[in-house]
Amino acid sequence: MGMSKEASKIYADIKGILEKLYGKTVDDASYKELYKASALSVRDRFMSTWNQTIRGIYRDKKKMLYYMSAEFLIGRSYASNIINMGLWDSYKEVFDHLGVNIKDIIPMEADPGLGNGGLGRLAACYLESLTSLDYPVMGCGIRYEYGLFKQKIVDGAQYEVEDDWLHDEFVWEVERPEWSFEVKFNGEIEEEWTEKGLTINYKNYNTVQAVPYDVPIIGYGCKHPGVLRLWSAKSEAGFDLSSFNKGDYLKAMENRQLAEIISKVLYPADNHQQGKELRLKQFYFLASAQMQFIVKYHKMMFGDLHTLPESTVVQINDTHPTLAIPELMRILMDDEGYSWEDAVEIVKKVFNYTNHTIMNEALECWDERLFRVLLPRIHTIIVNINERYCAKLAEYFPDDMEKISEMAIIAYGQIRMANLCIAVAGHVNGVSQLHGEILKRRLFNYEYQVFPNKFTAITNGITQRRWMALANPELTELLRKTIKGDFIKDYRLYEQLIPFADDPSFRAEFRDVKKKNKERLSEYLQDTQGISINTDSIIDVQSKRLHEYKRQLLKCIHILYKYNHLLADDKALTHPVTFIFAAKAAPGYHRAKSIIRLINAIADLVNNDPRTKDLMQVVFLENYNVSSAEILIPAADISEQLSTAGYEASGTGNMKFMLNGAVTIGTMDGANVEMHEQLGPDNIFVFGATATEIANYQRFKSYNPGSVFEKNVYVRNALDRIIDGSLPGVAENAFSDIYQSLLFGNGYEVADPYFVLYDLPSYAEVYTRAINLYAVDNESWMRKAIMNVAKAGFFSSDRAVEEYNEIMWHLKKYGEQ
Ligand code: 26Q
Repeated sequence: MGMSKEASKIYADIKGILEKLYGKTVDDASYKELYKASALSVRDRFMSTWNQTIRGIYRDKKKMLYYMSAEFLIGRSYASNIINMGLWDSYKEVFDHLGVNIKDIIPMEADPGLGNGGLGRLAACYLESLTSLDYPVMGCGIRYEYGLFKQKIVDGAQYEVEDDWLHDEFVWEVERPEWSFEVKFNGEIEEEWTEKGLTINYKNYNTVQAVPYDVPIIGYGCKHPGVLRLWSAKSEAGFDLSSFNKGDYLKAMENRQLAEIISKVLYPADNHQQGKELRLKQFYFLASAQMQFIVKYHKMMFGDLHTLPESTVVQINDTHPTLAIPELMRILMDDEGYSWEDAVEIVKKVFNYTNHTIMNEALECWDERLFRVLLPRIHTIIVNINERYCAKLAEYFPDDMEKISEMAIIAYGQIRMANLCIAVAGHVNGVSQLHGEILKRRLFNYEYQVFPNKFTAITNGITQRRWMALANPELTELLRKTIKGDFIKDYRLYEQLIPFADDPSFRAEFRDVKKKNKERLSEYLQDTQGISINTDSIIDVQSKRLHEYKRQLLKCIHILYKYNHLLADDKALTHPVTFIFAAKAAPGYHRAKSIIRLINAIADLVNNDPRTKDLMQVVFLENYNVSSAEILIPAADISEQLSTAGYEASGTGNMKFMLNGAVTIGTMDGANVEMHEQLGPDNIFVFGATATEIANYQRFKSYNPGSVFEKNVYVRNALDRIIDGSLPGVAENAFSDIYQSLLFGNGYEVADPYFVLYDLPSYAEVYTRAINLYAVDNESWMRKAIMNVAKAGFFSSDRAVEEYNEIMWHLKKYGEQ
């Protein structure tokens, strides 16, 4: 036997739960049953702490942050929770004792894909950091029954499969039916003057029940768990009795379906909005339920709503939860009897807004007619806010109707959510310094002139608990031996590594860790896709959502260029390279899907050519999500961050690679700029046009991709490969529209709008330098890789949330007065 005391206790707990739940012993339980029983044993251990925390907030009247977001990409909870509770070793001991590898238990949990990409993952990192730093926080989101689709690649093309993540029951959530609220849609409003003044009668509306499910967020040390509250739509019990009475049972059931569809599925579009009514319903559903909760809770604590800004601060993660603003106005006025002026005074102090994109097609706006039918009362409130706002703007810009209509909340039959946020929120922030500057100088320049103090920038961050301790145990172990103090808690300690970058024996250990992580990745690819990779090769990764501005296409053309080069000169690559792509395309984004098809066609070409297959291999990792990122990122030598400068608001994958000792090849975009600043020019490979250069080309319409094509025979030959029949398994004209669009544009779009051809020569030059360095002077490469880890501390989400707190939240920690 010989287990530690803690492990024996855990063992007994698991044994008891297995018996109760399944009538099984530890020996005849399946992995799934072992997972569930052990997860429940973890849950039992923090339940009472969690309840105490909630009571403590209530008792101490602590100010609470509500981080509202349509997406939370939290990843699996099991390993994260036991690491943060300090129980990893004990649980591992129990499973060792059972002859089971704990690493085979972890994947039994579904990975909740309640987000598309960066924005949702950022929300998850921030919740984890806030909780680890002991700040009171509630994440507020939607409990989508189906998360982001699962990606299958069949014959090189993407297919979407539904993500039924609740199928086996989600162990970590707790339903809180006592905190349910009604959310109302459609109907008519009537204004009536009574002795109490103007009252609003809202009639003939449809009602949906919002039922919250709480997911605990276990911070490092697990002192005061936070909570992620996810709202689920249910039709009312005994819903629509009038139809029942008419005997129309089926009609009633149909209405039930219509209500519950609201939280059915996450929209799979990243950085793109379509004015879909159901999406608007989702957003209002979240906003209304959460605001009703906040008001009710505050009244329980303080009685009086004038003090709401003392107990409550709300962060709006992009514009998706913006309707919380007019919803709080509605509650204060219609339900609580506040005047417009008093309601505005309260609301202004409560909300802040984070912008995540400057791309036109991602800025959220709604057709006013659709909006008015669905949300008649919220519509009149927004009309009122808009009138007062425009009047105020007219004082700054008298007679300048053009500027005012650009800033207006409602114009040209559209309601513009970013403008509503800017009008009301106390602070507006970008997510990197460059992005913040672009907001002030370009996108919201007029607003910036009116409210210079509202605008700020807070560079994104990632949690080192998940992206180091959980994802990279080998490196964590090495750092534990090297760094004094707890770097999992204190991101500033990473800098202690700087001198070790020059230490050959440390470099050797570091190289060893990388190699182990490559082997782990190789095993994963073997198990999931039957692909074997060369673990002595350079692992070169571009993993992120598929989008034209992120320029997976630049990498594709570059690979074809290298392929051509190798056929002509077998010394063109001085070291074997494995190019790994991982990306989901939005199902309706045809160009993005076509690029996935292209990547797989290129893989077929180079992987099967005996002249190149030992030097280059192209791999498409299927179904990229948080769990596969945890395996992929620690194995990377090269991190590809190729977005057209000015387009990637920040990026956060870039930071995860850096923290795990990959060296970046990137443009001066988003947070890459600040990585460059932290690292100095020696530890990052920068290429391509700057944001200012790109903006100037666009302004003067002076970029001509045709001239790059004509001048550069390598570019020409690489690009020709996509249309000349070289690519196996695809029709000859399969990619002719990609080719066309790069060289000539199409109808409404200019040629090569993302400057792929423009940046290709400078990318190729830098790439060759990088590979040669790895091949010829591997010691110097390792030095750079170690420096990346040493300088990654700044990109901890612990730093980021402290900045938010300083500038806009002003929360006190538990135990702080
Ligand atoms: C909105 C309305 C209707 C339908 C879809 C949407 C929608 C959904 C998701 C719009 C945008 C998104 C996601 C945006 C996103 O992930 N942006 C990324 O945010 C990261 C965190 O700040 C940044 O690091 C990335 O640069 C940015 O692209």
